[in-house]
Amino acid sequence: MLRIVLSSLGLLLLGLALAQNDVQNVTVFDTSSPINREVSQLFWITMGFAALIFTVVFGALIYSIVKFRARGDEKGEPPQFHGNDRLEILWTLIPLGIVAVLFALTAKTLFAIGTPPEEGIEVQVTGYQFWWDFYYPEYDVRTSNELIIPVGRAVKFEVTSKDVIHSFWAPNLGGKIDAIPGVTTRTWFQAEEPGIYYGQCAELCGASHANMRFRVIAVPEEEFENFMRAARAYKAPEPVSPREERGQQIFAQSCASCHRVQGTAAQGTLGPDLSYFGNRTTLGAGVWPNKPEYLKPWIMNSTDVKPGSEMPAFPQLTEEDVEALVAYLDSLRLEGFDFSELPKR
Ligand code: HEC
Ligand SMILES: [Cu+2]
Repeated sequence: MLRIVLSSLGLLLLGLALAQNDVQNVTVFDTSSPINREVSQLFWITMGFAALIFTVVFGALIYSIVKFRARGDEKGEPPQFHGNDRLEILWTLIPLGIVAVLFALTAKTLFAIGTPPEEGIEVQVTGYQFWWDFYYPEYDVRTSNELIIPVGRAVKFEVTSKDVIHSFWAPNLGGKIDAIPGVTTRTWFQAEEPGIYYGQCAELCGASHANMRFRVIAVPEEEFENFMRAARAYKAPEPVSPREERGQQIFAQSCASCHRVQGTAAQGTLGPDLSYFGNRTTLGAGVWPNKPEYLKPWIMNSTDVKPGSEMPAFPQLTEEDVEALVAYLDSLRLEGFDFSELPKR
């Protein structure tokens, strides 16, 4: 009885988890990325050989079991054979050949995905407990938790960490490289379809490891260049309502020591860069949609919703204060860039 109850409960939870997952089709077999195309090709070839070997071995096994089974009143051991040179040479050479082919294909794949194309934009990725900083040195632009990239161009990453070991991974695109404090690791990938790709820290790094996510937003090249140009020139707009103005004041007092908003006195670097936060599709390192109903509890007490978050709680803020902050953060926008309607991949 207990077993039935427990297993139904497990199935129910699994169902809920799947239903709750807003992310579509997170897979390393996404062939719209050159790296994953190489890797999936190798995977299917290897699977093909494995299936062939499985069929031959099990076929021979089943055939022998049926064909040479004891029949009628046969008793004792059947006639014994010892050695068959031709057969033994054959079953050594064939596997050797298969291993050689797989070795060659694997080496080819490793070189193909390990060598970044000469052409490509550079991004410096820094992992923090529990969020990501992205800096584009060629454009002098910084974003956090959402990486904007151009479709059809390689993006080369220099990855490091400011605290513990993390791992940078956008499964549909490739990557997965450790972010190690004091060390720079390198990887690259390229998106061939526009969309919002899911990213996840892939190295257990503390209480909110599972909540250390990000998004890769791939847009047409022209839109990317426009975004970079606008982001580089960005200056936070002047508040247009008393509420935004109040939000700006509270931000300057309580938040500016950790967060940067380009074009203002807020230049903190302990937390994510919040310049053009209004353009963000997600919040809390890719965990929630960027909507007021999630932003308010986040500002009041982020550890309540994200265990281990390094952002302190603000119990002194009133409901009105928090709404003012939400209005202010939402006003920080680059006009003309709405990524929320891009397909999720
Ligand atoms: C002591 C430093 C510190 C202070 C002060 C601080 N924050 Fe944060 N904040 C952080 C850190 C660290 C994170 C990242 C937490 C995480 O995702 O694990 C963060 C994350 C955020 C995020 C989510 C950003 C994203 O990319 O998802 C918002 C929004 C935010 N803070 C707003 C505020 C506001 C508003 C205030 C002032 C009321 C404030 N913060 C004060 C450190 C701080
Ligand atoms: Cu991590």
